[in-house]
Amino acid sequence: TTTTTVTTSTSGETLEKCPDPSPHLVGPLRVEFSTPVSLDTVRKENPHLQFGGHYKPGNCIALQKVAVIIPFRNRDEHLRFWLHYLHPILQRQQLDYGIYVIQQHGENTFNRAKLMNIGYNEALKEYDYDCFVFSDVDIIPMDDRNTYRCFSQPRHLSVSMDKFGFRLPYDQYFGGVSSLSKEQFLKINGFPNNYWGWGGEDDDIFKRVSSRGMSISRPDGEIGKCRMIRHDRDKLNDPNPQRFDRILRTRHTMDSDGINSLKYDVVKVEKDALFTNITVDVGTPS
Ligand code: UDH
Ligand code: NGS
Repeated sequence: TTTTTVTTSTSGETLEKCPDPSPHLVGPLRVEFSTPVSLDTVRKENPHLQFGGHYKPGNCIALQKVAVIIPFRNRDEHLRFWLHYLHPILQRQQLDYGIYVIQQHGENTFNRAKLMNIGYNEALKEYDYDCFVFSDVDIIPMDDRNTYRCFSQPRHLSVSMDKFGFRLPYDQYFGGVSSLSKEQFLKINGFPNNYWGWGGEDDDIFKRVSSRGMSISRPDGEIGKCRMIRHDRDKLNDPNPQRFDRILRTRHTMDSDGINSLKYDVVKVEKDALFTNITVDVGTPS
């Protein structure tokens, strides 16, 4: 095998690419939500992060630069669990990563897919990411071999969720946690901006992927196990009555609705030690 030596560490020694798979993986993990965690505790648990929730391995060059995008509003308790569990996992996976919490400002109906488009756009303003992982705030992987990186096809990572009896609810399911390279994301014109409220936007993304001749890559059911933090239905995220009509029309609308038509305003950017918090005004249904 050939190794490329590209850069040097702070101490001046030459760094090589990180091995695949990472030698630090431990496999199955205990995941439970009975004891709340504080941000202060999570900050102390993760002393090697750079401000804004960034990390890169100290002694090898990460195989990918990954932006993790979390669509968010009013789920602070879930976010603390997510950060507590995911930061150590992502570090063991030896990724060069940054965490972006994209928080919907105001009291309008929630728009998950548009927030994920915004995360893609904002993350790229900061760093030359080549991979984007989109994760719900309430889903935690139960095995660190489920690497939060990109693959030769768009990847579905939350394939074996506790709430579905550790199975896919249906073959085309693409919700929860997914990853797309920059190239894959652009090939589908990003995600739809006009799914307001709950449901269907993940099915729209699935249709975008398949209509562009790509398939879905998935880990096996054992490695893909994950837990969802139980919660009630959120306010301002009722099931979207338009979702069935919209997913029937994805192929017609996807070229004009997506990353090429994305409009929003940034309200505030805050850097915590554990994540970059970007509050945005996504507007209202047009
Ligand atoms: N999200 C928020 N805030 C909201 C709504 C959604 O942060 O107000 C984000 C969050 O990342 C969440 C994701 O969007 O994980 C997906 O939304 P969801 O968790 O509401 O979707 P899910 O399918 O739940 O998990 C639907 C309601 C289930 C009610 C079950 C009652 N027992
Ligand atoms: C489908 C929804 C998806 C959703 C999935 C799982 O019916 O958006 O259920 O939902 N599609 C439509 O409504 C068209 S869950 O059981 O997590 O609430 O992700």
